[in-house]
Amino acid sequence: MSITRRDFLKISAVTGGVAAASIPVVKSVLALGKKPVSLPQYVPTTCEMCFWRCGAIAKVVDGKVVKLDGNPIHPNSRGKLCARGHGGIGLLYDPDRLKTPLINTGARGEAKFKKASWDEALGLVADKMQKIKEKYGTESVALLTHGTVSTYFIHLLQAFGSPNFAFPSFALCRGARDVAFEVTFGENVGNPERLDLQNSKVIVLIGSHLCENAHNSQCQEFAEAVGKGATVIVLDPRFSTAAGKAKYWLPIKPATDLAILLAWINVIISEGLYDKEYVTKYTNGFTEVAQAVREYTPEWAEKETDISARIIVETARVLGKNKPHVLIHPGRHTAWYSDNVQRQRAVAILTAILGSYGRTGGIYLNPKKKLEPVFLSEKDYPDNKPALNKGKYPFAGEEGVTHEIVRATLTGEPYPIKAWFTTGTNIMKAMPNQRDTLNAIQKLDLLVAVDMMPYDGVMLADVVLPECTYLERHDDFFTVKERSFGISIRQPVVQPMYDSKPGWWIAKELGKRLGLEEYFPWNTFEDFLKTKAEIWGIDYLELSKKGYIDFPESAKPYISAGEEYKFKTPSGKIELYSKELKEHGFDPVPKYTKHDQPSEGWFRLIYGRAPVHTFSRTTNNPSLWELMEENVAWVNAKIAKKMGLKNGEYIVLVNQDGVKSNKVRIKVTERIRQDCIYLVHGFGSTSKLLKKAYLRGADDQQLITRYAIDLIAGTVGMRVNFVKITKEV
Ligand SMILES: Nc1nc2c(c(=O)[nH]1)N[C@H]1C(S)=C(S)[C@@H](COP(=O)(O)OP(=O)(O)OC[C@H]3O[C@@H](n4cnc5c(=O)[nH]c(N)nc54)[C@H](O)[C@@H]3O)O[C@H]1N2
Ligand SMILES: Nc1nc2c(c(=O)[nH]1)N[C@H]1C(S)=C(S)[C@@H](COP(=O)(O)OP(=O)(O)OC[C@H]3O[C@@H](n4cnc5c(=O)[nH]c(N)nc54)[C@H](O)[C@@H]3O)O[C@H]1N2
Ligand code: SF4
Ligand SMILES: [Mo]
Repeated sequence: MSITRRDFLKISAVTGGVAAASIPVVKSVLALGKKPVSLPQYVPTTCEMCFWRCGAIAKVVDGKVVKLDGNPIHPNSRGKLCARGHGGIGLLYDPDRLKTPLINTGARGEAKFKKASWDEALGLVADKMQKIKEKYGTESVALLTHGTVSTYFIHLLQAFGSPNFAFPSFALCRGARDVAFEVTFGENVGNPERLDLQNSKVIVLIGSHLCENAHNSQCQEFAEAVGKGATVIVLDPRFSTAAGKAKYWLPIKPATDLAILLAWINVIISEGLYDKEYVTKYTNGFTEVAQAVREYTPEWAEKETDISARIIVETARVLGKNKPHVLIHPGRHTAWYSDNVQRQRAVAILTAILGSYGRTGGIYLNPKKKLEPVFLSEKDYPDNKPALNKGKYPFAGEEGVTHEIVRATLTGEPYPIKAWFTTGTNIMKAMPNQRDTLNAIQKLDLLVAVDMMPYDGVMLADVVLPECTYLERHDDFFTVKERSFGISIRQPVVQPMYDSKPGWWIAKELGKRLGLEEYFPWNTFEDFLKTKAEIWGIDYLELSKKGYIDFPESAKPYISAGEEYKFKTPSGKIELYSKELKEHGFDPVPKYTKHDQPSEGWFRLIYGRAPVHTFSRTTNNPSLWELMEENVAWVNAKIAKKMGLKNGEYIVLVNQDGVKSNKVRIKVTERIRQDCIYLVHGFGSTSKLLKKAYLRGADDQQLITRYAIDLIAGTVGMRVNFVKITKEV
């Protein structure tokens, strides 16, 4: 028997003591004839303001969330939330939230919305899906998705009979890194990345702009390491916040990082600074690597990168002398140029020859805990045609390739795509070449958006289905693979506002209308979670009270001295030389690729994060908007002087294809190279329903009309666009 939500909230107040104490207090207030005030309730849950998934504790007073704090026992938060995590309240109470289902009554993308009931909206979607199925086949429905809502819609899509889903977090984000580490070490570095930062003696950040990239526990550990005197080496064309903590800031010429990585490997091998015992015991292909990097001397790299050979040698020695307690940060957003996987392979090889994988201060090992997967249903999915990207990018894996969905929609090849679901992703901001996206959606018969806010992508939809926020819903358990294994819960802190519904409910209701009830054999998602907890042998009530349960016995962070450790590669060893890549026709050891550089008067457009925003999704958040209302264009002071530009004045950026940005204020600074312009990603929304974000700042994606595909994994390099500055605003 399931408990009601009201009972549930009572039980899940973080301590039984608080809930019990509230009764006498309310009574005594009543006795005095005053308005009853209930004591606060503290409800633990999991943050979704980004994908670090910190444990949060909500303070709820009279049914209102008044504060969010970090859960002290959760390893991703350690008692603290980042600014965006605190900003969850702003999301919950944003007056611009989607409140009811909407149906577009105009042309595709016209956003002439009328309010609809759930029954009408879901009925319309189901009806159109059936028609598409009859005419084109089930595989013609595709899903672009990000975040926890993905669980339910991938399930729905597969039950319906389509293999076509894709996450922007693969091709446009960490795909290259994951593939490079899988090929080299037989596993990826995890999410959160398993970085032993707190024990590192040297930390190398290649891009990876920690502290602006505000991944909570990683920033905490970075600060701890800096406090303990770690040497920080930053490769970044921009003097990032992290560069401010660095002993060495290497203002590298963009797109040339592979040159420095190969030169470092060269110096470390030729000077015998690598971990010989580790290399002999755990790796394959060292001789081939040593041979291949011989041509990549520091002097050669100096010409490519603008970093002097002297500094390259000096930093290589710092790495070698401090091995194995060296962390070459594997990065996360690694979709930069066309050779992303090979650049990340060089990172992996460097990590291996320094003996840092499975060692203190390097990358720690996966905790040892296996739980049987518990599926949303036991019914098998129907057989369907191969996914669009199958065979095209041999290492792309199961997370799909977003641009393949766009391409197939545009061309009808290998088969037509006639419907898109977009769930938890802003297709106009996440994917490059907005014109392709807009042209592709004109070929569709149906475009459905499941979202909480009317961001740009939602404004293109035929049917908008409002999901409630993470503070108003259950989601699947999160398994946390930190130094030890743990499980984190997401549970509603307050009732869903307006007519919004959890993602699992929307998928289930749609499933029902498509005749797929058997795939959703549970009543509420909490019923499913309780069953799962039972199968896993976890006390659900304890988890709902604490928010997080840890399995300390699962921790095995380091390889012990002399241990016969088997890596999960075909050979059981770290593959410095990759036979797998070779078999698919790619370089088994990374080779340097030259990329175009901007000509006189042009600048490379680069982008990154602001600590108080997440992509586009927080630009309208009332609390976070107050901290940063719009982005600015970073321009080098010498360039500004030459062009007569003053700090704070408005400019417009124009790219190589003549596309113009919104007007944006210029930040005149010494902190960026002269050949780049930097924008924080996510701004410049064109959605009129966003009262705060509408046309605030410039949209980097608007200027990213070109992209470079990495053929190994289908990842999309987005830093291949050049812009010039005009004053015509
Ligand atoms: N506050 C906040 N934090 C976030 C997010 C967020 O939206 N907001 N998003 C999260 C997600 S999903 C991701 S993937 C990560 C992304 O964050 P990271 O993985 O850290 O992203 P990068 O692209 O490595 O870093 C951007 C930096 O790269 C520099 N750069 C640009 N071109 C080059 C180049 O050619 N070489 C080098 N060496 N540097 C270059 C830029 O100047 C900038 O400082 O952030 C995560 N953390
Ligand atoms: N030019 C450029 N492109 C990039 C990047 C960049 O830095 N520059 N970064 C890349 C990276 S690293 C990544 S990971 C991707 C990120 O790509 P996205 O995840 O698509 O990022 P957002 O732009 O924040 O769009 C998120 C959308 O999901 C909605 N949303 C948020 N939470 C929920 C929820 O709980 N439920 C539902 N249903 N909807 C929700 C938001 O309201 C918003 O409309 O973008 C990639 N693309
Ligand atoms: S890093 Fe910040 S936004 Fe991301 S989950 Fe943690 S608290 Fe939330
Ligand atoms: Mo990302």
